[in-house]
Amino acid sequence: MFEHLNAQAQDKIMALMVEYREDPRDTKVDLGVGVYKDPTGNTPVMRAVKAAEQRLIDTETTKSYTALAGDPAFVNALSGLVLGDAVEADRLAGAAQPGGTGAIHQALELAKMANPDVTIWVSQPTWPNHLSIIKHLKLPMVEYSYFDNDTRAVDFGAMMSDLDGVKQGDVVILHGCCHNPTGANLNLEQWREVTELLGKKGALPLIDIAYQGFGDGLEADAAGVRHVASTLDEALIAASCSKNFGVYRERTGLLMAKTPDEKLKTVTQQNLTHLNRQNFSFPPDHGARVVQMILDDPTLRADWESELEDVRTTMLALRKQLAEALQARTGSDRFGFIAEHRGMFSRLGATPEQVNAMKEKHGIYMVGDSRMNIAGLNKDTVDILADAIVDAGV
Ligand code: PLP
Ligand code: TYF
Repeated sequence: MFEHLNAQAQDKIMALMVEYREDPRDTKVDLGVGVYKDPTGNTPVMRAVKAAEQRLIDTETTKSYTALAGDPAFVNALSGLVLGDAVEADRLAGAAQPGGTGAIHQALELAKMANPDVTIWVSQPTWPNHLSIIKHLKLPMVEYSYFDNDTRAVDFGAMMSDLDGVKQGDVVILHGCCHNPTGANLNLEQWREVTELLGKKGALPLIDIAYQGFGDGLEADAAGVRHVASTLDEALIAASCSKNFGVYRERTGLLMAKTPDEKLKTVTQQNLTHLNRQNFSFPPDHGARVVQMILDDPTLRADWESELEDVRTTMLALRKQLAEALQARTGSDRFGFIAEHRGMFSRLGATPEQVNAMKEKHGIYMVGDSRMNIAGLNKDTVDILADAIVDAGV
């Protein structure tokens, strides 16, 4: 029977990770997969995570099942972190998920159940997994303009003009902050305009927030999603703890749905729970419990926030250093966008040939669309990258 299976396209980011590992050069620089790395190239377990895990080992008395929608204490704690007080509890449905990816998958399944004629709108470009999940679920998809290849900023005029085509009941995927792969983000005024348009059209936003705390800070990074969730009657929010808690492999995420009233909250909650049951029964609990312990304990939370702030400012400093190194080499400000972008990523705007030349000649690994993981740099490799960018003629 397996002979009827088709070959599947590989995950290009993961393939690049393997290629990097196999490169024997000790001067190689990994700007590929989106994980945070400290200046020594290590992806650390955060202090508060270690402390919470230790406490969990010492105090856990059972590993029996939790609830199908996950531990309510986790749902409350993480929805509080993401949404603040933007949505009243009687309007918010939520279910824990295996990572942000699980939340996005489940959100799209829910949208398909609610509207069999749904079309999914995605930014051009977007995270490749959005595209592959949408394809897997056989949902029609439309891309909206997002990135201006010349300025490397958001082309907001083109975005709004494309989104003018959304129909009632369509789903529009928006990145909550730290857009992957470009690093270019909406400002709050632009969030307001998008929200107004979606409200007018009766389209449903699905906000993917996977980097809260990596851009301008925990509160600032949530301003867009909070505005949407407090303004519109309905919204879906897929949150990931992989990056900001550094619990990548624990698979920790949450799908939230803002509903117009309490009755629809109940039905939506039943559907979220139903989807968990169909797909995996109970969501993973270890990462969720650790995150909840940190958020609900003032001492652990303060330590986590402080370490996260160090991560954020480290990446910002690297952005500034790289932009300055390129300014010094080219005598122009055309790479100033690197310091303006936020989050882990910047799209450099190099051609595939230039990306390949930087890899072959300088051992610099970035994704084929010229997405660079800024956290893959340290103060010594910034100059190697700047030389390579100039040498490749970007
Ligand atoms: N959304 C975006 C844009 C991402 O970059 C990621 C990255 O890892 C995720 C969602 C979800 O990740 P995870 O499933 O590891 O929580
Ligand atoms: O974009 C990234 O690099 C991260 C990590 O299938 C990632 O979001 C990459 C590919 C993938 C899952 C996660």
